[in-house]
Amino acid sequence: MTASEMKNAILHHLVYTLGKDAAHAKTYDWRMALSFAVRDQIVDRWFEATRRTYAEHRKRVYYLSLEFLIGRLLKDAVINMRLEEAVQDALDALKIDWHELLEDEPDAALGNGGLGRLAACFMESQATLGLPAMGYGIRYEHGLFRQSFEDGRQVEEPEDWLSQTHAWEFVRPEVAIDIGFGGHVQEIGSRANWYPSEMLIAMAHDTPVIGWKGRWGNTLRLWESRPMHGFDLARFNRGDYAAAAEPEALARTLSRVLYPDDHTEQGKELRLKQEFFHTAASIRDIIRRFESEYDDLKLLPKKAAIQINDTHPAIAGPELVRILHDERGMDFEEAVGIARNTISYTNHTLLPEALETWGEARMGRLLPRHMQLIDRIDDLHRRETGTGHVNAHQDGKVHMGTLGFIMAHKVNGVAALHTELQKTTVFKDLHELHPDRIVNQTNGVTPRRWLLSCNPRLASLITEGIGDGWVDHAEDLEKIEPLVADPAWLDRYAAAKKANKVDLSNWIAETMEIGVDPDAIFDIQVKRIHEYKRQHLNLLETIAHWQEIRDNPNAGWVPRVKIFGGKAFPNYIYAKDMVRLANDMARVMNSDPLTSRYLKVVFPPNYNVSLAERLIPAADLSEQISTAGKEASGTGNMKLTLNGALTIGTLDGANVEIRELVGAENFFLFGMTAEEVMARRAEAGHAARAIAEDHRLARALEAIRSGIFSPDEPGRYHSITENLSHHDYFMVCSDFTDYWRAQREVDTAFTDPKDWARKAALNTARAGWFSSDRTIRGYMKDIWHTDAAPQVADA
Ligand code: DL6
Repeated sequence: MTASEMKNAILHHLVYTLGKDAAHAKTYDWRMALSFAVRDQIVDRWFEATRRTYAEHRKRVYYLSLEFLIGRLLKDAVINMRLEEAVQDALDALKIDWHELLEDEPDAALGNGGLGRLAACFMESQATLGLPAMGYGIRYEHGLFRQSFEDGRQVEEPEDWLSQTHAWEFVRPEVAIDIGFGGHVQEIGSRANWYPSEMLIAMAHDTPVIGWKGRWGNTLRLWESRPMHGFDLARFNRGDYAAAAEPEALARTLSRVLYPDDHTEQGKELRLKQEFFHTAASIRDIIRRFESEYDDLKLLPKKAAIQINDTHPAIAGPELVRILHDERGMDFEEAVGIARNTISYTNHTLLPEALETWGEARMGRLLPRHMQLIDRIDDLHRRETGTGHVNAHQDGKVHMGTLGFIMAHKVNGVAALHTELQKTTVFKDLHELHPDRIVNQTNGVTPRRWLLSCNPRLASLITEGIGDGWVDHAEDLEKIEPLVADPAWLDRYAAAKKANKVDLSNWIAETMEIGVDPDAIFDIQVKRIHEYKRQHLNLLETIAHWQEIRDNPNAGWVPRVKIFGGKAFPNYIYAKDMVRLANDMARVMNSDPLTSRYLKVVFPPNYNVSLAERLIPAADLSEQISTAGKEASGTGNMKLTLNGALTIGTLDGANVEIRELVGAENFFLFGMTAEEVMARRAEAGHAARAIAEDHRLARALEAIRSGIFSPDEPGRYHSITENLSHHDYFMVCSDFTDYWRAQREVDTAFTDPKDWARKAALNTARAGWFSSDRTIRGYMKDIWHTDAAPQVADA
């Protein structure tokens, strides 16, 4: 598409889609007009991909996920469609600022963190590889809350990405699926009819997902909940307006908010209903599509692969069995076999509290037929395995991890270590019964968004050196290794990083009024705030470092900027205290005349995909410091490595594989292994001993206790200091000394800028394996048994 065609397309949409005269159009109007112009370019390719899938009867992959953290879509679409030049020139001709339009797009935060972002990367990779696939999620009206700080405290406000029209979606009122809850079951022999007492509708909204060079397009289908019956006119006419609107309001609640607070009974109920709503709508849509092509349901596993992303859609197994057995009349055992061969399950956590369970009473009330089927599935599994001790329905609860496992032909972990730990911990018994079921698929990230798009300086330097083949064959990044030996090239690599750091410094100065030195180490920890991720370990080391600088301000310290980003769940008080402590520390340290030249703490609020795209290219140091055995994989660690940040990290999740690939000499390792953690945890008084043995740690804890960071409320962090001093389940104290040592190694390494740049460039060169294209190929081969072949011509 030429620039002039693009310009005309933008103007056409401005006038005829948005009804705006160019003379009065605002940023929003231009952004929407541009988005529609770009979307037009995508649609034909998207249709073509669908047509070919039907024509060739290709197997489809269905990715069921309660979260898709897609972020902004405009730049992604422009880059993948190779339209940058046309867009840039068209906007120049119209005197419109491209960056202003990009910043105007709301960040679609339909996920909490890594799990949701992984789903978004997978969608993009599937499209790039030409794999017919469909993502199914919920179209939350309010995604993850917007975070701001008041006196350092996290404040949550609703996120409202849908307050403006979402430019990328197509509404499908004709795809409206009835979803029921509650009611009663009438058994007829082995089968049953379910008569729900409450009904609503799942309505589809489709967003095309276009792969690199527009070679293939798939669909992200998000469900919106709608009332079955409109509002009550009779009540309205009687003047009872609130009651007239009530059914509609209740029905819409289901797709209103991502992860409603499930601490209350109503919250739990809503969450389970969301899970069923999403899963049932998706499964029925899959069956409907399958039956439009084939008339033998036995073919289902050959033609469809259903991946359930964590346990949230684990009710997929019983729901599919219900349709096959109750509605289509298939024999029960055969129905279970077909469902199992179609479904596979990804486990994303070993944290016991994150493995979902539902009380049998609640499940029985909301999903009475599913509860019966779960018992029959357990019974069949007992007969198949000849053992009775692992049941999905046990101790008055339905264990969704167990259900997911029993109803899947493959269960995968998301990094090598995590997969091995699954076999010896959460799924030990099930693994013994089904030794071939667990497989590993180490996570990955799309290099289109996480290098090409977010770090144009580095991407151009790489492309200049080795061509652009790396964009869809990220392993080709290793071809820059010979360039790393060239000092002139390395200078350019370092210059790209420096320029990114200058950009970030300017942004921090403008938005947070904090001056940071772009020559300092940009030390970044961005992720959800959680005890196992150990932001408090980083904070304690920061305090100890600050204290040492104060003791001896002229000792020639290596300047550092500690950058934090992340949200704490609203009801997770301890995590919220960590956020506040970081902000309190920032206030004190950034204004300390003795130390602020050497140490700054920056915590930009509202960490999201867009902020990650800003921070990651500017990082020197990537903090991956979780307690070993607790982080399933991590994907931020991969993004940072790809962008040339060196990792300081434990042997946890995918850090293990990152270190193997980039080389131990280019990675700052510290801390106990998962096995050592378990052994140390069993030792009484481990925290007190660690504190007694490290005066820096003792002094840092004492500083927090003294109220130096919270003079108006000295006891503010009592729960943190007490927990760390006595209980310390996540081994912050026991790992502190080694973390301190590794941080000082970082300081020393940074004083040799050429060697640092070499190490950073080697991280980029060796990170290609962490492309989500590689991960998707792994799923295709080991789990989905399908192939991919983009057949639409390059854009
Ligand atoms: O697999 C994606 C992502 C991993 O990279 C993270 O290590 C893991 O914590 C996350 N898991 C979840 C599930 N719940 N919890 N906790 O978000 O998945």
